[in-house]
Amino acid sequence: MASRGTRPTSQERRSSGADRADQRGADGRPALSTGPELGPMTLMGQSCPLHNRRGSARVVPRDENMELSFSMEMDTRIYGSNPGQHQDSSQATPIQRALRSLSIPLERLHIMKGHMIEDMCKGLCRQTHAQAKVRMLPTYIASIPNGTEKGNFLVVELCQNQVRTLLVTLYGDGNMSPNIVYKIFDMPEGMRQGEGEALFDFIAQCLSKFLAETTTSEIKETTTLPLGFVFPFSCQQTRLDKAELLSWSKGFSCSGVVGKDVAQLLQSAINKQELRHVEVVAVMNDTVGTMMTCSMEGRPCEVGIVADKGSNCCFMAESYLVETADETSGRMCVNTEWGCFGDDGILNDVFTPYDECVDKESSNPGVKRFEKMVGTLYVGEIVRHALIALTAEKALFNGTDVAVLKQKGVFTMQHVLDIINNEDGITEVKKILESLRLQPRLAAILSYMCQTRDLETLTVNVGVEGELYTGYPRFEEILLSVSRLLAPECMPTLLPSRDGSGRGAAMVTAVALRLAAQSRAVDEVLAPLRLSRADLEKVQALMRQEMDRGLCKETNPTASVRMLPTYVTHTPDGTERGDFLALDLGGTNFRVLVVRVTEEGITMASEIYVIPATIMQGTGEALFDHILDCIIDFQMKQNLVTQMLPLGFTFSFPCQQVGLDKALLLTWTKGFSASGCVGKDVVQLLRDAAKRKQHLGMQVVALVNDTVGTMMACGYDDPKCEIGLIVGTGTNACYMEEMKNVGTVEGDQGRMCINMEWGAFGDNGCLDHLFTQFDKVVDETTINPGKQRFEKLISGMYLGEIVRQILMAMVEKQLLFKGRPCPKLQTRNIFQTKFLSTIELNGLALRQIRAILNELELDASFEDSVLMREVCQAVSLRAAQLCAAGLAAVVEKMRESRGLDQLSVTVGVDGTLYKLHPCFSDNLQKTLKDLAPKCNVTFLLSEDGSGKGAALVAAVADRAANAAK
Ligand code: 0WK
Ligand code: BGC
Repeated sequence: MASRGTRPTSQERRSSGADRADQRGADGRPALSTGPELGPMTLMGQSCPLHNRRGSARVVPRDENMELSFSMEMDTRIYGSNPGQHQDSSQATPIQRALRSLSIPLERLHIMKGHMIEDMCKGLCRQTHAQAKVRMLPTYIASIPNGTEKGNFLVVELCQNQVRTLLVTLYGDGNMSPNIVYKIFDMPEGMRQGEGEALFDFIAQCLSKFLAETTTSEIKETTTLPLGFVFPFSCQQTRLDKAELLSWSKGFSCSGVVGKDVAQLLQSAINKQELRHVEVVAVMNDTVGTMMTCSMEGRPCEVGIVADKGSNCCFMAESYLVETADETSGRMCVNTEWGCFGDDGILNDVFTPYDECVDKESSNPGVKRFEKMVGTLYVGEIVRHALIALTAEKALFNGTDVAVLKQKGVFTMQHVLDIINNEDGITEVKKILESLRLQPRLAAILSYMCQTRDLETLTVNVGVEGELYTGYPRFEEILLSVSRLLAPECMPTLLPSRDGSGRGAAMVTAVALRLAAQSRAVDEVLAPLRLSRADLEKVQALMRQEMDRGLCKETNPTASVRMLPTYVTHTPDGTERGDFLALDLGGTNFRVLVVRVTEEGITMASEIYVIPATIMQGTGEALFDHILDCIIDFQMKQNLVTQMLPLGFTFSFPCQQVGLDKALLLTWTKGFSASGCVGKDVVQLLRDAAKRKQHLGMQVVALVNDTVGTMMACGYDDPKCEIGLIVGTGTNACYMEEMKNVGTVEGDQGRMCINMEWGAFGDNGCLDHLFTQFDKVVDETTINPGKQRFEKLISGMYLGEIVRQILMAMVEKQLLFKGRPCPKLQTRNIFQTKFLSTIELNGLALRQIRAILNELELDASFEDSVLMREVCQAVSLRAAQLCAAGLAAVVEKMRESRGLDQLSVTVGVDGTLYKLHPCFSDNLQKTLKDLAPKCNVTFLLSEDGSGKGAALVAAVADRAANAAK
């Protein structure tokens, strides 16, 4: 049997996270696996001297008898051959040793993939971001093209030795036929190592020349020509048009740029060229431009790879996982800057002596170690050092003068490509040249996307660009096949980026402008729902005013907040005892309960019964007969038929209490309208029904409002609980008021619980300034228009309808679903309030919204779902804030009435909206703390509902009656 203070409270049980998805870590984030625990394996290629067969490879697990059913048409000499794997290295030839050092066993690739995923998580995490090598830089690109983009967009792309300027005209025709004009300008020698200002001035001059030569007068006159800047270096972005250079690479080292906003540097250089109408609206990495370029022809790409002088990758990550950006909904493109993978030494066992030489001779030793393994700026150098080493071991070019090999840069990527693409020249050199060593990273990103989207399998388009991809025909084959080995759950398709990333940059700019325009339009629609602090303070003051008018005998009849006396003058003190029947009517469920209160605590049994809409809106007699039927059914099931137990009745509607067991119904709410009840004593209606049913098995001793029942139930656990709050189908609050302030009841000693009936706050028009057109439509379509106005802004019965009205308005404004008509959305109550709780869940994957969209037959893009979420967030936040403003008025009044500087009080709370909405309670508590800083308010979730409270009220009444005898 339960006793005070020992049981884990519902709060403690809740924080154990029982209701969250179990595949997520403690912080609600997906628990990521960093790869299968494979035994040691090696990938063998056909042309490996061991096999001498072309075109197919097989994976040989260390113990020969487990043959994985995997064959692929490839010749993975570089990976295949672990020549001499079975030979001890002392017997291997120098070339075999060189090949072995350049080949990476499959299990090491798996480990690398695992490390990459760990590094990615480190980079995304706010605490570890600064130390992470793989920087995972947010790009503030939260969407990909949807084909409606149109206009003229200027692009500047800073390439290795050139500046490319493009003018892209989009026609909103699904981007199927963009018009592109471009011009390439060679960069003067030495500019990459010169003054930063000179570099940006040069870029701006190229732009000026380009515009002068190519653009029509119409474009020249346009007010603003938006420009997208492709800047292929690692930048910390804080906005789409604000990016600070973190470090140069690929031989660039211009002074005065690191740590500066490159968008600003370019804009100043452009202004110097008097190009006043050109505005830099977006800066992006070349991987982003590549991803976007490939997304144009109706094949959205969510990964972008540049395999060129440098190497890098970006992908669309779940925004809530990108802790370094404050977005929580939708996806955001993340620039991984994977070139620095291994800068922490994690790849030291993979680096060959050739890699060490290349790194030492580079302009940034120790940095970008991974890029130096795969970037075409370095591949030639790796080969050169391998050839030097092999020559030194007399394994190659015996008797040949190889001084030329001493010259840095003499062996270019083009040389490499010419050799490996030459079919009949299969030499050992070719084997060395084919070492790509790129796959584990792509596999890591794909697996990461698959896991963080809660998908079994991931099908994704990968935009690729760069001379390694365009120059080496087998790049795709090797990249895909090894990625499939390392991430079998992912099916990537590589899409070549035509026109480099310039086209994509125009898309980024176009999408950015489209989203900016859209968010301005969305803000306009949602602005009336966004409440300022002043708005909330005004609501708090108005609530206080109405409370005072409700408590005052003279003004009570006209007060919108009726402040109804409940005749409950004490909260439980733990001495209550006995068995009680309890009824709980007015919330989502009608419950009949039997409650036993003993020294050890409270035990209870209950049954939920349905109140059909026909009964809710039928006759009062039918309603109370139905209630009696449920009571009788319950007593039968609980063998209580012979017992005459005192009954506490939680009746969650506005009642003028005359005594604890006498209450006149003032009006129905929450969709109830049973006839012949308003103005009647509800307890008598129940007794009349018992008489009609000749049922003698009950004795109604108390009728309470659900707020009072909730306060009492929580008061049993926490004596400081003197406020009851319901935020469910309806909303209301009660609190313990000083009798001296209750002008409607005789006496001024002690306290009495006041049922505020705050749902009707504003029915006198004092809140009209807050009602939006959406609220008005919702109110007009209820069975009690003009009534319960505060409730209709807050409670679960109405939030879904408010959202539906807003969604329909946004469809009309072409802001949602591309303006396509949504017939299902026209249906009243089709958008249930529980949908808000699902859609606003943190870290929501699109998959979970999809179920709701299907139910509503809505064909939504990812952007649409993000916008729906924004609408739900606006509506639920307003509800929580208004609730907090009401509560602030209550606690401030209690503090003042008790002459306290600081009030410490507990609120017993119940209701599905408060309990199940993912952020309602937090938003409410945060706003309350802000509006009533002198009150320390604890919220205690009522566990077993107010039925228990009704039994306690009956027990307190019983105790008082016995004491009076
Ligand atoms: C559970 C309480 C009941 C109250 C209900 C309100 O036991 O008295 O009316 O919460 O929440 P709802 O069910 O309307 O969401
Ligand atoms: C009723 C209140 C009740 C609240 C919460 C309102 O509609 O008027 O009596 O406490 O809903 O259930």
